[in-house]
Amino acid sequence: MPEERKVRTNCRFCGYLCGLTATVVDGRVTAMEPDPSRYPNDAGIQRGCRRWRAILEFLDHPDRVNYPLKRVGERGSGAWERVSWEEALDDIAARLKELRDRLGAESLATSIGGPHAVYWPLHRFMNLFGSPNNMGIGQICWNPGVWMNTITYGWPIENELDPETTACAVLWGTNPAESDNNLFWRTVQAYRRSGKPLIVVDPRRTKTASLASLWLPVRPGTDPYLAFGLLHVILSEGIYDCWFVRKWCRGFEQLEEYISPFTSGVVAEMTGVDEGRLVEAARLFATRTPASLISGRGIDQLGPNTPPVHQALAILRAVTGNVDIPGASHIGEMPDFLPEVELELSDRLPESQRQKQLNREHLLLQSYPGYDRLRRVTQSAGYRLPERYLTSAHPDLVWRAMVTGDPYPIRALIVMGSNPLLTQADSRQVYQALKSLDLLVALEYFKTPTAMLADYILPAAGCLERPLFQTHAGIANIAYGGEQAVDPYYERRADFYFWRELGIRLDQGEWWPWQTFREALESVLSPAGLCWEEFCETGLYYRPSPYQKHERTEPGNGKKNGFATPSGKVELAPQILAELGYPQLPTPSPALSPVDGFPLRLITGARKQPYYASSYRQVASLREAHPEPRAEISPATAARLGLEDGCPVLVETKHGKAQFTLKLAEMYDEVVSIEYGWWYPEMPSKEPQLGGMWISNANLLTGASIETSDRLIGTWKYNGLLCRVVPVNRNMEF
Ligand SMILES: Nc1nc2c(c(=O)[nH]1)N[C@H]1C(S)=C(S)[C@@H](COP(=O)(O)OP(=O)(O)OC[C@H]3O[C@@H](n4cnc5c(=O)[nH]c(N)nc54)[C@H](O)[C@@H]3O)O[C@H]1N2
Ligand SMILES: Nc1nc2c(c(=O)[nH]1)N[C@H]1C(S)=C(S)[C@@H](COP(=O)(O)OP(=O)(O)OC[C@H]3O[C@@H](n4cnc5c(=O)[nH]c(N)nc54)[C@H](O)[C@@H]3O)O[C@H]1N2
Ligand code: SF4
Ligand SMILES: [Mo]
Repeated sequence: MPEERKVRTNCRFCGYLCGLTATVVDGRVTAMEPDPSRYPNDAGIQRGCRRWRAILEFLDHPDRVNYPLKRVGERGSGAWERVSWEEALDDIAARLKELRDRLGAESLATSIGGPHAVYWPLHRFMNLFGSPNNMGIGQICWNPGVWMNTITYGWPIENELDPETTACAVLWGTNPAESDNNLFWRTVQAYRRSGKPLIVVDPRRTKTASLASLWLPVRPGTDPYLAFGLLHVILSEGIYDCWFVRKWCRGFEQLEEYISPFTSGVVAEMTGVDEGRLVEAARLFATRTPASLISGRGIDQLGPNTPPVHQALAILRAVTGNVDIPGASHIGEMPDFLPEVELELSDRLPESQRQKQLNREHLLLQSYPGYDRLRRVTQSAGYRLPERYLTSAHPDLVWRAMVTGDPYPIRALIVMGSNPLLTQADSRQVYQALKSLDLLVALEYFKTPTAMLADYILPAAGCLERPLFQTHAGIANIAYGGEQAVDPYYERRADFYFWRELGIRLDQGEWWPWQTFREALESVLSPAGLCWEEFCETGLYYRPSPYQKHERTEPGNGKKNGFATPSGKVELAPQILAELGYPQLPTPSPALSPVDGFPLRLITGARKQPYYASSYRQVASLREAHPEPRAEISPATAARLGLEDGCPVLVETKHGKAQFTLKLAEMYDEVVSIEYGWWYPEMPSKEPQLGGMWISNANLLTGASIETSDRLIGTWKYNGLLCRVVPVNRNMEF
């Protein structure tokens, strides 16, 4: 009889890493069940999720890449041969060495994606190799809030929602019913059951918006003005927190003057939000304390209007006294374990290579000089932000350098945990750039459209096959994760193995002392006084830090800690922005007005269960639940355009077109919302189809040129674009 073991492990199909118990027979997982003894400690929540049930399907899916594959035909021809890891690593290392000798280390770039994986080994490799050119998605996910909150409060903020203590909650541009569907969504529901006000700002009446006591359907992209309108009501009615403002805020007079034109009437006109609702929301937020304001991707993807809206929301929290108090928000602290900023070894990147950073000439914050300026400030409080995310390269600059060689050639790209042909803006530009390369390596589970164009596809170990350790990138004292259930199937390997082996082949041996990822994690945990086994028992390391840290006095001199900003106060008009020659108060631009031919406004990428970005379309049980991509519009807009529910439509922008099935939904009129990440793994995995990526891919409709991106961070637009919608025949050619 083969031995049957029960192993504690974790799901890795979204950021929660829920606890699971795996049944393992002869090194193979034969069954899964939720483990309510570990995070999120509620089997009921997990029962509401479809994805973990698909783990077995995923683990040994017939489309999985199981061995290193080397391209043998033309790029994209779909002809591969199986090679050994040794052969692949030796060849990749030799080619990178040749490129570095001939063109410089900056000729290698990397691409990372959402929080699917642990990325510090990649950054460590890149810093030691000498290249500043890592691209990510931070500029449109996470970074804007981190940057703007840090320059306002001195450190990033974690917003809280507690059904017991929170007295008013605002969810702004986020729909946890689809994007979370776990603990946070349950918390929103529990909070709402308590009868306290829930305000949702979203052009669509999402499931979250339906739960709200007050829904503010905003015209996409006009959010900074809506925040100004709320501020105007709060300041003019004198319902702000005078005490906190006087004691802890700097720049209030400037703010008052700046906000004065944005009366509720003016703002209602600019944003499309009903004036009465706007005033009511402002009064609730200011007078019910603690009030929590939680934002999401809806406002992270507005191009030049993203930093202003984050800044305005930071100000809203501050003037209402909702900073670092229970039930509202929490200023985090550095972790007790090794933070990513140490693991990534950013200080090892030589100054001469830092000078070659492409963002330098273009972006004021998201660049090494911007980071260094902030570093000088936060280090007064003993803090340091993760460097690689906040300085990552603007993708448009990297793609251009690949295609044109300007300002210098980028000839190689390693892609990890990302599928840029589907998830970066302007898929045609990405395609051109990938096709131009000398060397493209993809660390992947599947032959994604991006991987189809590679020279090597290297099989990554995934869910259940590697230890997990997820952190908040070093901005909070929290980590979750746990043990793998089985050794990787076939010749799959953890990403760490690739970076270490490549590093060793490129003279980085002394920097990779750990043989395995698990050994590395032991070292990461050790400053926290914890060993790996202990950590896996609960799967969660969390040490709450106190609130109102600014009010504490420093031992010795009796001085209050204050905030880690240049003035020691919350900076409503941050000095750093003035030093950068940038307006100190949020300065948005008006939303685009519809033009001839493009009368509608477009939102791309609002989340839908059961998918995650471009992933899981090949997993049959998930695909059955949601077989095709949809475009949502309001019934009134559909009637005006003569379109019916369920009909196939083409959505077009100045960048391109893509096909969707129309779905009528309650939402702001004249707005179209399309799903993103759609390709068809059942189509041929080669040129020209590339897994159907030219059909329904939302990023055929977007662009991220540096000229139209925001100047502080480089945020581009996935929301608030102009478009049109036309009916199509189902068999239209692409
Ligand atoms: N138009 C539009 N575009 C968007 C967005 C939008 O709203 N609209 N959202 C943006 C946002 S917020 C994000 S975060 C990005 C997401 O963008 P990506 O991160 O590129 O998204 P995925 O499609 O999930 O790609 C992840 C790929 O990595 C592989 N993978 C998963 N885990 C691992 C791992 O541990 N190791 C390795 N080697 N591979 C792994 C998966 O098989 C998958 O192919 O998309 C962005 N793009
Ligand atoms: N099922 C699923 N869950 C996911 C993911 C996934 O791909 N699938 N991705 C994960 C990732 S990487 C991320 S970053 C998170 C994102 O999670 P969320 O922040 O919840 O992101 P979205 O669903 O994109 O929600 C954004 C909401 O903003 C609204 N919106 C669009 N434009 C505007 C605007 O101009 N103003 C305002 N106020 N709202 C606007 C949209 O209608 C949408 O309801 O989700 C994570 N969870
Ligand atoms: S996909 Fe579902 S089970 Fe898996 S971690 Fe996320 S919420 Fe938990
Ligand atoms: Mo994201």
